Amino acid sequence: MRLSIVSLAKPILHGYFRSSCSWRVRIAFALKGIEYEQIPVNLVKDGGQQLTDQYKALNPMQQVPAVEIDGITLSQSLAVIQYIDETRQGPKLLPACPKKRAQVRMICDIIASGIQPLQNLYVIQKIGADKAQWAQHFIQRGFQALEPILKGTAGTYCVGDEISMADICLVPQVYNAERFKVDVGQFPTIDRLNQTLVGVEAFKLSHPSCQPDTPADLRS
Ligand code: GSH
Repeated sequence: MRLSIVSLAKPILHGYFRSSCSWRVRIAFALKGIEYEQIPVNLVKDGGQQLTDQYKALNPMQQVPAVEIDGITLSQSLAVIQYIDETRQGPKLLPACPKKRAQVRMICDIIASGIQPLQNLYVIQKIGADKAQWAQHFIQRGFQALEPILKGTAGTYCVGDEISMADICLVPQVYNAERFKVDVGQFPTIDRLNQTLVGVEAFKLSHPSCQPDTPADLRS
């Protein structure tokens, strides 16, 4: 059922090709079959376009993504994904069963609160750590927790046999792990799920290697 608050205007995603949180939103749009516009925010160029006053007005946290949709502006990828899920048709991104729903949220929280924030540019810049070592440490630590949890919840996908918000969080995090040279093979369930999911059309279409702002040398 389409809700009356849904606007006919295409949503606008302010994001960055390599941002894992922007990729989460792109996957959700693709799974739901929603057309959207992308406005690139380069996190590196000019010292970081997320830090401009213009962007700060859109997202006071100075992070991507920010999404303009149905007359409101949302940041926080999980809030965006849940809004899309609650207002758009297409496959449900959170299961109806309360136990499975809680498991999906648990996995998302581990990634979105327990792993991803620690590899953010502004964290690494502030503490002046070796970027790769720092990121590897926290991804490794997070995956050690995630592996036994996923072993218990997974079917074909992270929780049972339906794609959910947990899968949307997992794949971009594995992409980051690989960028930071974490040996994902140590985590057989994470590795198996990721290999299955990267073959799914919505994950392929939204991949960092083929976005409007992907630099030529990283395109495939
Ligand atoms: N909890 C936020 C979400 O889920 O959207 C996190 C957003 C976030 O950390 N975005 C990163 C960012 O914009 C890119 S994935 N970093 C900018 C910086 O570190 O300066």
